[in-house]
Amino acid sequence: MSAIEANFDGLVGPTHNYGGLSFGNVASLNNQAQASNPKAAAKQGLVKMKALADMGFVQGVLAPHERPHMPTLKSLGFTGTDAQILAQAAKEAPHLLAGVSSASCMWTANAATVSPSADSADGKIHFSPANLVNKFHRAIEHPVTGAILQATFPSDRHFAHHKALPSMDHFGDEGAANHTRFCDEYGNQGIEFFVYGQEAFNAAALKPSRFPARHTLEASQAVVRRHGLNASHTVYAQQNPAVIDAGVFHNDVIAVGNRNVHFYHEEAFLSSAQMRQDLEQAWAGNQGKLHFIEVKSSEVSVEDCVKSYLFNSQLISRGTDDMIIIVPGECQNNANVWAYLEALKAGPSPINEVQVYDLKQSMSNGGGPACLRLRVVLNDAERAAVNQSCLMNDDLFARLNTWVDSHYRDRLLESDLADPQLLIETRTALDELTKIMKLGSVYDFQKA
Ligand code: SUG
Repeated sequence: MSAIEANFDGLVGPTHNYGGLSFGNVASLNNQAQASNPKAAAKQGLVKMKALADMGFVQGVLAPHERPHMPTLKSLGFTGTDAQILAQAAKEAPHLLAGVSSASCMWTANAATVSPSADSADGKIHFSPANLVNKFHRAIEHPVTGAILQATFPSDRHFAHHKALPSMDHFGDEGAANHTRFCDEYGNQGIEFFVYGQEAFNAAALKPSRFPARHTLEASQAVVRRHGLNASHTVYAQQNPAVIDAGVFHNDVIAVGNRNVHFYHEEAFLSSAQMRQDLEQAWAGNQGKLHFIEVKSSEVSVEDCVKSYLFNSQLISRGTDDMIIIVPGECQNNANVWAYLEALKAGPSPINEVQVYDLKQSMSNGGGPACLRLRVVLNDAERAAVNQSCLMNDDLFARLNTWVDSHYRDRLLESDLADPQLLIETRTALDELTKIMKLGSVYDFQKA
């Protein structure tokens, strides 16, 4: 069956700020307390989405969450009016206020793991929102993420929505940031490739020592069971603990795959040889060959990967063996990385064009082009069943830009998070957005 791969990008929310919340994510820690520009952040994301739509690809939008998240503050014992709760949290627990104010749901690669209908036993597309349990500010995302995914992919006939895995370290799940799919054609059975940072139930297994391994093997195995995936088309690989300790907090910071291409760094996996062998074995029976583009440390160091986000790129298929690589501006600013990309484009691999996007606002929190998107393979019937008001086109682009212009600030500091007016602005904006995107009532404040 013919199918395409759509990208659903997270629209940056009005409270985008630099909270320094993600231990193990170098950019997040380095930029703590810088002034952010939510308006510019949202617009940078919209430009990328529109560019992909203009190139003829199906591009979707996932709505941001309500922040600061007052129900979380209330559950933690803060009481009174919204203004009193914000003031009390700012005074007594500013780290909690920062956590419930993060616009981190913009990185929709962490929203969920998605398995296309060609891979699942029941022929539906399966969505498992990620519990993101390793970080307080991210662990509160999954209930609303689930509601937004339901509203975006509303048909029971085509879409199966799961709840997040149990919120405990043993099942730490970071979603599609650690998941890639290989296939010859999108509509054919694919190989689902799950990358984990540690094993929860094996004390003898290797794990990083400096920074946390956010994602467990056991979480991925549970997702595989729920999605009804075929064991012979499922491959697991462990991240190299040393690169997690060097700032590679998700595998999509050091590897990216699409169709018949796996583009990765030689230090990305605990065993590159095993990963290749397992993928080759699962690939048997597909048309053509599986391309492994392994970047050596002598070509690009792990440090340069973390700084430039070379691998946090999107590989977009224009046709068979013909891909564009979408990279952030930081790749162009790094002479070594840029030289590598120029050579890659000119070489024999299916990657034939490099496109650069300015995503600096998101990059300063450790989120590149690939973090900002959730991939969903859709056949014709599934595509028709998507909420069409969430798909990017000239009209939605214009409406969302106007919406951002009228509701977003262009400067935000941590001290602004306690401003009750910011909460009012955010709720007003999101209420309007649910109408633009025909989402219904997905936010807590709409249900109160
Ligand atoms: O979870 N940053 C995010 C970045 C997520 C990137 N996603 C992928 N690699 N797919 C994170 O670490 C920083 C927020 C702050 O510090 O304000 C943050 O949450």
